Amino acid sequence: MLNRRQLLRRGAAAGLLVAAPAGLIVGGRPGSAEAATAAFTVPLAVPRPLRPARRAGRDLYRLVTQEGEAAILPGARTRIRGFGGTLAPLIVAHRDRPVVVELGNRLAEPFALHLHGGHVPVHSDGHPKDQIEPGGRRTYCYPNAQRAMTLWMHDHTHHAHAENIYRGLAATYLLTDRFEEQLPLPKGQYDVVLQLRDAKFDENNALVYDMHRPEDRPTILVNARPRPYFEVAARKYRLRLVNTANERGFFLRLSDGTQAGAELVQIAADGGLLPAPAPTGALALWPGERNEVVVDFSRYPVGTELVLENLAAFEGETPEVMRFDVVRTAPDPSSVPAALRPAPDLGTPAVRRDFHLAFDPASGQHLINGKPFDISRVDIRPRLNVTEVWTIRNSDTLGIPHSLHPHLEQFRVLSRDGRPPAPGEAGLKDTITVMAGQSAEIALRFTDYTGPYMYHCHMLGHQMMGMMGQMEIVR
Ligand SMILES: [Cu+2]
Repeated sequence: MLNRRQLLRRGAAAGLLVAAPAGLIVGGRPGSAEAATAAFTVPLAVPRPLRPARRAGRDLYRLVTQEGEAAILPGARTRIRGFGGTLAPLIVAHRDRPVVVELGNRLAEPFALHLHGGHVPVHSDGHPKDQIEPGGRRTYCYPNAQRAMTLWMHDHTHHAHAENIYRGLAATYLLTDRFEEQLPLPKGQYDVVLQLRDAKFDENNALVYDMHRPEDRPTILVNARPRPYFEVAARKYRLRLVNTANERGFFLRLSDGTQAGAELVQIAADGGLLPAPAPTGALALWPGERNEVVVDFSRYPVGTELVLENLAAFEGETPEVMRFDVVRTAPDPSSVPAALRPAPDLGTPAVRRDFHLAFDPASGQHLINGKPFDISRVDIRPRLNVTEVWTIRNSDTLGIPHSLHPHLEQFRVLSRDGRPPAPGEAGLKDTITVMAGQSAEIALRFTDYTGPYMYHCHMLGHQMMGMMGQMEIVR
């Protein structure tokens, strides 16, 4: 349970993030005592896709969750929990070609694998009741019968997932399809996954996990390296931004020395390509979310350095996330089409539901509709193939942002505070963050699979402290 000081601090942190879209960097917390690792001293690690153990109509991956040692900070080894003991691995999958993951749990804690954004049968969703005990195994089947998008895999055990993810159990899962492959977007080495998160290290380079101090994680990691640099060619790149942080929201801008910053052409969100590209100067990325942008580095001469900054950095932190160094020229046959992918028609809504998200200072819990999570309780029973509209209200009195992530389906954002969604939210999404005092309406329709699935806030500390519900999809 949080004490009053922690509560106020948390509230202040939330207020900071609300202010961020105006470009303000203000805050009330003391700076961290942690000595910051100098920025831009290590190169970006670009993940290479894992090789399946077998390819026979489907791709089989044999993964183990285990502790290991990884090189995160320069010249140091850090104890982590990872898939095969490594950090930020990548799986590349193809639409309608199933992926099977045989997972052995070699951790000292239970584990449950969740494919965030996945349209998967209930036995493969990583429901907390299906967790793998230490030494146990489980097979997960992902049909991949869904649009191309950037997904990610992480732990979903009931009480340990926030720490497991913090210690490294997060992988990127990139699903492609023919529709997207035929577009002239940047491909191959010019299509790069950037997994963003924060962390705190002690003087022995060990990861420090304190669920109650999410604002004291001053080291920003990109693909598990601290504030790296990345040498790019003077051409267009597709950057797939994935926020795997427990609770940190990023408000990202690419500084090129001009007032406006570099143009970020958003082409995709959680659920894949937008209907049309959405150019912007800055972009929010909340925990669990994915946003993809195309940046044209040919606008800059070789020798230019551009810094990706987090405008929502806390006081005492530096805003640098990573640096792009334009080091060479390269031919560029890629382009961003004026039309990308229409959002699907989800049908006429027949059911409406309300979700009130708020921290409860009296109990120290985060609640949905006044209740903390109870695994023995089914909160809602959506019917298969019936379109629903969910109104998500953040009624938090301390100013804390909350999000909602329903498993199983992508949704469309209908409105925010009664206004139509911004172009960057006009496609499909699976995680929506709502500021205190604000609301959003989403439309969704559950298809194909029945059974118990979860919906929850993706601020993992909030989820640990109750902000999760259970839905049973029924016929
Ligand atoms: Cu929350």
